[in-house]
Amino acid sequence: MKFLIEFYVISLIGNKPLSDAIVISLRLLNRLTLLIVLTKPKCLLRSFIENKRQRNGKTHLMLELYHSDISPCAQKVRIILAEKGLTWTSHELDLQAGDQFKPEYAKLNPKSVVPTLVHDGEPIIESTIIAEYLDDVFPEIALRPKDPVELARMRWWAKQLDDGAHMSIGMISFGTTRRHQLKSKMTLKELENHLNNIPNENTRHWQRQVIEQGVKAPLLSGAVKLYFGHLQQMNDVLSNSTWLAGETFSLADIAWAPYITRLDWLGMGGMWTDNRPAVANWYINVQARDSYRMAITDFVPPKEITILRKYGGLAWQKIKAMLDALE
Ligand SMILES: N[C@@H](CCC(=O)N[C@@H](CS)C(=O)NCC(=O)O)C(=O)O
Repeated sequence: MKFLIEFYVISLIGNKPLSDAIVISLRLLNRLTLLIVLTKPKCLLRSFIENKRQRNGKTHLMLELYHSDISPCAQKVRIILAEKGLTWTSHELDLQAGDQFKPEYAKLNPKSVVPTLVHDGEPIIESTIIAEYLDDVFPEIALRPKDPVELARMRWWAKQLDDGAHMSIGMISFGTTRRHQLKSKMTLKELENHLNNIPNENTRHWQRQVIEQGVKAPLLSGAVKLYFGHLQQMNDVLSNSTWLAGETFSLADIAWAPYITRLDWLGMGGMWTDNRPAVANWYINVQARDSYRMAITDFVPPKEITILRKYGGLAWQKIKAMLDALE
């Protein structure tokens, strides 16, 4: 009976070197087997997962996403999951209530930001990294171009978000809308505590400035200028190709879709509708995809968009004046 149980354990484990060791030890000395089992719990767990994965005939056990409905970098990951037809478990965080600062979440994501993907218990952070990770692990529906030049273009567009465009959309959103939302929900002291919880000093600094000064904040005009440049460049590229990296819809388009959406929801679509027709056309094509509907349209409560439109609309004339000065 004891042998039978141990053989079952071995078949469950299915990890070659370890199972070999167990088989050998089982043949030699029964007690030693138990010792190996007790001293290698992590290895055993991994083997068990691998074994279960094979037996289920599935490529993954569990995908979990820590995210928020309105966050552009979380929307990016949701679009990828939808494009690839993957099922996932949702853990939604309320960023205004400070869920991202809870110690248990900070253990997963030390920057206290969304998104975090957890795949079979392994946390993966940074949306650009998550994007490539998902394409590596689930390559059946590929979202990266095969051609090395197009791949480099795709990565260039993704990098622009990490190099400043992501922070800049934060400045525009916080400086027009989020400042009103936070101030209406918190006392000044609570707001100060909220800001002090942000682990990154730079993020704390820009959030404080745009929350305090709104559209007058010096950082905000820099953010508008950055978008002016990127939109111009997008228009040039999209005048010659259907998608940002070439003729294939890729992670570049997915990465930028939520950011253009955010400007649209802030009532700032005039940034491209007036004089950047290739961007306007690209945006229509992106919105027509099922993945966009699943990850964004169906996901974000209309009341969130109403708030963005309300406060963004109030700031639009000032933002437009900044843009006109750049034309
Ligand atoms: N570079 C990170 C940026 C993550 C980030 O800034 N996430 C925002 C939402 S898009 C966030 O969680 N902000 C916290 C807050 O709003 O307080 C990524 O791409 O994953």
